[in-house]
Amino acid sequence: MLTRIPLVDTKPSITTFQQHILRQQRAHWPHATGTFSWLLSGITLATKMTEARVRRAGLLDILGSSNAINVQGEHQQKLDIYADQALIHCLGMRDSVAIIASEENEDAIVFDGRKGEGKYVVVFDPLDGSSNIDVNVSVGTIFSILALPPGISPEDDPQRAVMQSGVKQLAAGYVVYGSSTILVYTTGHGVHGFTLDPSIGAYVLSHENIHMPTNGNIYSCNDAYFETFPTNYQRFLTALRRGETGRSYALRYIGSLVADFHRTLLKGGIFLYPPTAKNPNGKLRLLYEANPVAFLAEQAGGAATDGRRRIMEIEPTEIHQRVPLVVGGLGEMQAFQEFYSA
Ligand code: AHM
Ligand code: MG
Repeated sequence: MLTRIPLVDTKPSITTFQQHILRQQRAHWPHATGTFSWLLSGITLATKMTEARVRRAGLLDILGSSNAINVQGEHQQKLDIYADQALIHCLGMRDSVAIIASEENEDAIVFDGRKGEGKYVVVFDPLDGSSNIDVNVSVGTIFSILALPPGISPEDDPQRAVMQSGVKQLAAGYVVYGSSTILVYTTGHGVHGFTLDPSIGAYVLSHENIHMPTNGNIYSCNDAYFETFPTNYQRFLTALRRGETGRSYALRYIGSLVADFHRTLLKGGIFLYPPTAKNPNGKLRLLYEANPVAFLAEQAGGAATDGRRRIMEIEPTEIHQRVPLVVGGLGEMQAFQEFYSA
């Protein structure tokens, strides 16, 4: 006698990051070979390794400084080094990656033995906001993916291959290790967010097609430096405080770009890191902080500028170049331009 097997509903109730990438690939690049999604999986693997360390940071003896100084003259935290090495390791296993550049390494790194297979350049800040780790504040990983420009041999001129303007980005994203771990990315077809489900170890789609509100009610900058901001920034911030733009604002500043930008992306408003007396070109780095953030902001309906130029149109002249960054919803960005240029 036959036993009836009940039908199982095979419709997936969750969408993982991998599924989402494959779906996007089928929709937008039907002839793609899959190497790009394999590359992205290298990034997600490294962020899961880093997240596991971040979560255990208070338990293991990995807090505090490693006594090393990075190329920017800053103290490297042990977790910075771990996150950097995790990315280098995971991307080194992907033949499609020709060159990487990281906040933690002075020069670009060329992977050997590619035999012409490498066609991507990946730049990243492995652990942004790491000075906040000791006080349990959110930190993050930021990345940007570019194509290896034609005619440039990775071995001969790796720095030049890395120095591309933001409009050339193929993909960008970040992971914020916060109250949950969230991955946000774009390949130029909208911005999508995934929350890491620790029980299955997968990033699961939680924020599809993120749109930055046109207007918000938060501005975000290190207000302690106000007196050293250029006067056009002061004029704008004073107008916000006095409600002269027609809205009232609260101030929120975490001091971790990924966390401050994540809030701005979801809630709207404006984030600013202007030139200061200490950092006359701003503090944030063009290639692996400002550009990916600008790409995400524009894809979500916002904008990003250094005051004078669209961030993504700036031609880099150095790998670790700094740039003033103003990013936010269109309403605040328009108000910024008016007061900045007045
Ligand atoms: P880091 O990459 O060395 O961690 O520094 C970048 C961080 C950003 O996350 C944040 O926006 C900024 O530094 C905060 O700087 P400040 O303390 O000057 O406000
Ligand atoms: Mg950083």
